[in-house]
Amino acid sequence: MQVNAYPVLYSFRRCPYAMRARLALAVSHQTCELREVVLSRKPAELRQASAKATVPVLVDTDCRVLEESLDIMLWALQRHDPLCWLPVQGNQADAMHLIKRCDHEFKPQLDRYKYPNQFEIADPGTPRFGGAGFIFDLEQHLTRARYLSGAHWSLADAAIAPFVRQFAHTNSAWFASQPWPKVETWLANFEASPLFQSVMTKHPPWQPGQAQTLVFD
Ligand SMILES: N[C@@H](CCC(=O)N[C@@H](CS)C(=O)NCC(=O)O)C(=O)O
Repeated sequence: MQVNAYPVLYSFRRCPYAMRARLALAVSHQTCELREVVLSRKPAELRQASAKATVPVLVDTDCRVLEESLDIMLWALQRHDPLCWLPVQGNQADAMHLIKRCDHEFKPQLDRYKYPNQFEIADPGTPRFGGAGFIFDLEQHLTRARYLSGAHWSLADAAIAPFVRQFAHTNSAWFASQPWPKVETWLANFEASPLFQSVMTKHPPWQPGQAQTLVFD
């Protein structure tokens, strides 16, 4: 059943999960209809597509729904991977393991560091210390090779950098004072890249019935 002319991406500009999905969709040139969501006013269409209604959510032209950011990245890159972001056999396990650690170990620490009051944390230094272990592991990876999976920017870099960015911006002076120069350069290059800039374009919140906003073509 063909319903949408283009895949529909429900996204939120500042969400790191949505950023990683947009990076992969952009690099693979998957033209999508972008629907910018306000998390406090999620559209009924998003809830109908996905009961958990987190962003990003991608509804393909055949109505198949992808509601995990990593699945959206893989979907896009398996269709078209012009810059060879998909990890090759020897790097695959390490890349997926690093992404899993980002999502399940680092992200909870990041949330606690960013919003200590919400988690009733007296000293934000505690989650910061928890998150720093992951950054030091990234530093080790970047000491062995220029990027997380080798000589070029790829899936693991794009999946992880948006989260490291949030961690860094929580207290930029502290982050800059730490002994992880390779992570700092890697992050600065990412933030300055035309690809990152392109996926951070501001769009007004989507309204049902509005003209389509086509992106990533
Ligand atoms: N595992 C999901 C997590 C996505 C997620 O948690 N996104 C946040 C925004 S950054 C969200 O939508 N939260 C729901 C809410 O705030 O209501 C993924 O990888 O896509």
